Amino acid sequence: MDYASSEHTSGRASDPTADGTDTAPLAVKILVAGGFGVGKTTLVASVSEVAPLRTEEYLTRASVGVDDLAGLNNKFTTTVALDFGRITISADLVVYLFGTPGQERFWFMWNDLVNGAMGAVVLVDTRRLDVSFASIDFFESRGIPFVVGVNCFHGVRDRTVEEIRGALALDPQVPLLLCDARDRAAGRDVLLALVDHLMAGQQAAST
Ligand SMILES: Nc1nc2c(ncn2[C@@H]2O[C@H](COP(=O)(O)OP(=O)(O)OP(=O)(O)O)[C@@H](O)[C@H]2O)c(=O)[nH]1
Ligand SMILES: [Mg+2]
Repeated sequence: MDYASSEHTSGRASDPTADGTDTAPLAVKILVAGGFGVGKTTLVASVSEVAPLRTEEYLTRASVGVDDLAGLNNKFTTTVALDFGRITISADLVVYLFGTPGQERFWFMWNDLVNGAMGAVVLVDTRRLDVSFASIDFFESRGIPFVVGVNCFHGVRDRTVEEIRGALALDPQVPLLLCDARDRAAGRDVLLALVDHLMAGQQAAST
């Protein structure tokens, strides 16, 4: 697949071509999931070509003892509903990104957010792998394809890819990539890996 064009192609979705053919690109809904504070909002914001919608609220004392803030020194807010962004992958494909809330008390919203989703990115933080276990179970149990993005906070790569795979008990088919959620190119690579994974799954299903 040609991923050459990543820049915003405003109006492309609705402009008919000169011969009258409507060339609206395929729109795909993708969830960006993972445990509390793994970088979901950061990733959606860094890759989105439109100003991302965020629903952040300040962390309150209700979070103390429930959400692990170890290693998240500058985290003062949390997503209470969703993040939303958009990225044009190619002239044929636009991805709509929905970031999920990470705090356990908001997980009930995932059941609505997942409606119509083709696939997901599950972000993990190697210092707190356990907070993303539930996300992996969520997509596995629903048969929704996903890739794992290992958000390397501060560039720390303290575990090998094999160790992370083992700790997450990941199916060998599931792609896993190291990334920095703050970096647009790295975030985009994770999304491209998911698109490839989705296409491979569709091809396998049709043969
Ligand atoms: N150093 C570093 N900080 C990061 C990285 N990714 C995210 N952060 C910071 O980590 C904190 C958590 O990031 P968020 O994007 O809010 O995480 P989240 O998964 O959306 O969090 P919830 O919505 O509360 O579950 C923020 O303070 C970010 O600035 C990273 O790759 N490196
Ligand atoms: Mg968030």
